[in-house]
Amino acid sequence: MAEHTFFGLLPPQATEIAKGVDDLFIFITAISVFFFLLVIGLMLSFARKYRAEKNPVPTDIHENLPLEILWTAIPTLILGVIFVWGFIVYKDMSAAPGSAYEIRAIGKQWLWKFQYDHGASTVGELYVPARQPVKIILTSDDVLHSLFIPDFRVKKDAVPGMYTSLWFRADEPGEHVIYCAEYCGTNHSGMLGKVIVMEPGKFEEWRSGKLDATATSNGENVPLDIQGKALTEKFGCVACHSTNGSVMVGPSFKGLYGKTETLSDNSKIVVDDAYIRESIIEPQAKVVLGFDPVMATYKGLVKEEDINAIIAYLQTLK
Ligand code: HEC
Ligand SMILES: [Cu+2]
Repeated sequence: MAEHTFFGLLPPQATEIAKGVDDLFIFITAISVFFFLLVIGLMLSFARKYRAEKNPVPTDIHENLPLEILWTAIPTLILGVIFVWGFIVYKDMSAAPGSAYEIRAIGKQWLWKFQYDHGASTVGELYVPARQPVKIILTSDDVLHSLFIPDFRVKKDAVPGMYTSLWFRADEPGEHVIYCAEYCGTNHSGMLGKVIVMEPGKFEEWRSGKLDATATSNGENVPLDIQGKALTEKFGCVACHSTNGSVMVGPSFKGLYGKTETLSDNSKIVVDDAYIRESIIEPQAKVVLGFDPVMATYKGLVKEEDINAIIAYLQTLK
């Protein structure tokens, strides 16, 4: 099992990133301790050496150029090292590999809900395969939350109306606690969850519903994108939006995801999750060039879960 580091004060390191974060953290702590001892030590010894009884007349000391260059250069160098090192670790933990398995997460007072590509959704429990990159796409149903998995050293805010993400590659099967790290109301401290890391083969079994663990999924297991397709029919989107490229009352859904759209004020925008969500909740906020602002809001009708499914569906309409 992953070891504890730093005299057992830090949580287990369950990912490569965790090791990178800890190494940097320990380096910064060591430097801080070194300079703390150096400064306090010199201060005490100077206080003793130049005490009043030995130096009745205070010496008037002025600048010392070599010393000043030295104490500017050394800290600059150290900060440079911390910056570059920190940047490298940050870059590694921010940019998910393109091959990452995507899971959508919604924070709400006071639980975490996860939606998987095969259609299951789980509450409080996040099922992932070991040794494979997993990307969590986060949003919130109400207020700010923050998904925090200490053993993986990853944490990301879940913001209403926005889609943020984090990724990790868990070293081995096991369980790890999930916290909400953003005060979100009365039961904030009880907004706990756990990551359940499984051998990839076992995870596939879970995904295909062959494992008991599916007791926590909703049992529907209609793939997320198919759920999204059904929703566009249920909500009547298809009356105005085609999926074959033909323009109806509204622009076609075909090839929409990821394309650069021109808006009525001639500005450009890349169609991403947040733009799609806004188009559904607040259609008049950004109107597509050449179309009338006739789409009515779906605010209150469409749930965050539904929007995630619709996004997954639109992603398949290449
Ligand atoms: C009454 C017709 C109508 C219905 C129903 C409708 N829309 Fe729209 N939609 C439009 C029109 C017109 C536009 C373009 C003008 C604008 O941006 O508001 C649009 C724009 C959009 C856009 C932005 C498209 C782009 O090219 O940038 C998205 C995404 C969208 N709608 C999704 C939906 C979804 C999802 C539903 C169902 C939940 C839906 N629409 C229902 C008429 C409709
Ligand atoms: Cu919370």
